[in-house]
Amino acid sequence: MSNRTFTMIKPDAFKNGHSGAIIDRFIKEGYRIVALKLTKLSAEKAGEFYAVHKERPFYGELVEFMSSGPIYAAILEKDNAVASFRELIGATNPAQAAEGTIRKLYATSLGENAVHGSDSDENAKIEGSFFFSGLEQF
Ligand code: DAT
Ligand code: MG
Repeated sequence: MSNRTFTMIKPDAFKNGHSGAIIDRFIKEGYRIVALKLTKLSAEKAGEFYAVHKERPFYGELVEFMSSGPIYAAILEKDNAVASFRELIGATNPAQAAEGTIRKLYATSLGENAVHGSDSDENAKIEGSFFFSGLEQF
């Protein structure tokens, strides 16, 4: 079934000039771009987005990094979008990501790993709606 996932091109990939290649890869892999914007998270907004991790030791560092520069936020549509996209981006730690995955190609480190991908259909909806109004998610 065709469904949707949510992604961000994180500040490291943006700063390193990989945004164009990454968006091109999304399209080449057959994802339809439903919504796309360039934005920058405040520390407060980054903390809210990653609230599920707030008890983890890396939370402060994650919030600081995610609010350190511009990002692209996007909603993508494809069959089996959530699972297929997690496969396309690769493991959280780029050192463990498979060859050819986006994190293997473009991530900086475990903490600065180039892209986000939702981990469930439910979270994809919540995360997409964090950035985009209903009117923007046509
Ligand atoms: P993912 O982004 O693959 O869904 P996650 O949800 O477990 O991974 O963690 C969210 C982000 O937090 C991850 O993309 C990078 C950062 N992170 C995760 N584990 C970390 C760790 N052990 N040290 C530093 N940063 C970490
Ligand atoms: Mg996650």
